[in-house]
Amino acid sequence: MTTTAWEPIHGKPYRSVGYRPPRLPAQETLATAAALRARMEQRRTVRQFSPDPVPTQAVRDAIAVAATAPSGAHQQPWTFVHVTDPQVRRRIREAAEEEERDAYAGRLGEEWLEALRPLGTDEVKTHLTDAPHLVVVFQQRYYLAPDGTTRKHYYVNESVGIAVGMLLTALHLSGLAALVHTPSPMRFLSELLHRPVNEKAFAVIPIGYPSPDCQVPDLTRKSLDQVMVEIGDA
Ligand code: IYR
Repeated sequence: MTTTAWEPIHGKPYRSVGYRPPRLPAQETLATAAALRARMEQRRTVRQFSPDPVPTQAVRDAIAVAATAPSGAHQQPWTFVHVTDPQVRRRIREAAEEEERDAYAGRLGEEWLEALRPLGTDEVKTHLTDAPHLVVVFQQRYYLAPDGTTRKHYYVNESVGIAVGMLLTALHLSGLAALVHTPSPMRFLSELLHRPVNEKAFAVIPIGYPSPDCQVPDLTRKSLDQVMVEIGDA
């Protein structure tokens, strides 16, 4: 595990640089957008993974994509812990299953359990050991300098959520399957992965190929009409 020194931009004078991305012809924009839409509509959350290895650099590249996400005050309040060590994955699974046993035995409450029924989830988390890679995403609730001083971070949930969305998109477009797993509570992850006190686990993302017998719930997505409201005649 490596960490990189990071200097917050707080208090620095505003400086700008030119930004001139090439403008695509409209036809190319339309074709790219339609192709991307079709590919993303194929994405499914996978809970049954093959233990087959995946190209490690592809996962690192997807993390690098996630780290391009916009963030509140450009504070980039995230840490991605990339775990391949089988023993660490096993410990994460054991601790997650212990928490989830209580959750599914009643802690979630009947309404929540009812909402989860169509997904077929339970306390058995084979994906945490079958998937060859785990990315555990931590949110930096505040900035913690090496000398112990702290500074507020803004819109941390929103920023980390956007980054996770970009991670999932990058993984899917690279041909890899993933799952956003949110064991509750997640404090055990800070301990197992030795994260500093300013960081809080946000999600565990198992990554790999679907197992040959992978099944996913028979779900449909809301149509565009159901999720989009247009104002204006463009
Ligand atoms: N965290 C539990 C329960 C769970 C909750 C939601 I909301 C889901 O969409 C899926 C599962 C688990 O991971 O099983």
